Amino acid sequence: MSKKPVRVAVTGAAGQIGYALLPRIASGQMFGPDQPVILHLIEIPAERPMAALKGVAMELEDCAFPLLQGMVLTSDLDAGFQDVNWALLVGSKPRGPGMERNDLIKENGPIFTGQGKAINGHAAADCRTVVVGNPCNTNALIAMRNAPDRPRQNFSAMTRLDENRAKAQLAGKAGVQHTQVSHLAVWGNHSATQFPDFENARVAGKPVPEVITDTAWLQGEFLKTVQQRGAEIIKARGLSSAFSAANALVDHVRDLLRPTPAGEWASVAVCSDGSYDVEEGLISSFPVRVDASGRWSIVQGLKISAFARGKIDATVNELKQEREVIKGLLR
Ligand code: NAX
Repeated sequence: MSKKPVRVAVTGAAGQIGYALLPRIASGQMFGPDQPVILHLIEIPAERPMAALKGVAMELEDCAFPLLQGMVLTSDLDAGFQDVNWALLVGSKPRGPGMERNDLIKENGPIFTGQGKAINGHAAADCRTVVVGNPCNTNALIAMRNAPDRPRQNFSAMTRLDENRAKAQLAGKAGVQHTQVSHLAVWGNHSATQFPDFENARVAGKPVPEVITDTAWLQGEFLKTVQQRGAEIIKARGLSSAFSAANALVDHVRDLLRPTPAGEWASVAVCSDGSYDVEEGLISSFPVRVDASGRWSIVQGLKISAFARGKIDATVNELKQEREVIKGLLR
């Protein structure tokens, strides 16, 4: 095996998403079948999570993955992010009973100041950071702003699960395979205000509104189903989405690693450059393309109807409110 191993940090590695994600990374599904990896598994410095992490590492060993060339198990952020090429920030505290969204934001925000600083000081020069832990857009903003020496290009948050959920719903309604649904852009925040843009999406190459003519369904039930899908899964399973989230993160990283095929795009929450009147500097989901040099850019020139404009403004306003709550954590 000749390639240099990629070092991948995963925070919250003993959690549910970590458990579903790590074998996918170690087996080559994220970085490719000939790309060795070294996993940096980061957990909180407490007995229970560190013991669980040890168990996860034992299982990884027992898989005898040919590509897994080493593991670092730690609760020390500087050691955890040392020389990593990818920082996948999954760990954060779940929302407790009766907890308001703002309380969750305040509770989890400080996690991402420490991680941002450690990435800034210790990660490899090319390190790319992806935030999954909620509220992921605002946590990515905190991490990015606490890593001022790192290019803003190298930070993103995950809305790919929302894209995949939206595609599945549209495919079901249109009676086609989900592979027939393309060009689905999720705009804004990974929250119940997100806007999965059915107007620019296509089914078998045709605009969705030409194939699914039930506008009331598109503007009502479809949006609500996608926006509330996470909550529905918690209701049904008693636990939040885990392997679908891990799967979406595999998709997210793979799409950032390859040039986007001509005419396509993927949903990625990135630092806004002011496109589509989304305030510059917010981490907001957009339709994104990656060029041959590996840089992403926001797809330009999409039609935004008055309906879509209202939805995008609402979700971007929520991002601004979240930023207000954690403004003391931004550098
Ligand atoms: P779990 O509670 O199963 O696991 C979280 C793990 O993170 C725990 O092992 C905990 O010890 C660890 N942790 C907490 N704080 C940490 C810190 N400061 N450093 C390192 N580790 C830390 O949650 P899980 O189901 O794995 O979900 C993880 C996060 O993903 C949650 O914030 C969740 O809300 C978020 N999600 C984001 C999604 C998205 O699409 N962006 C979808 C799925 C998921 O809801």
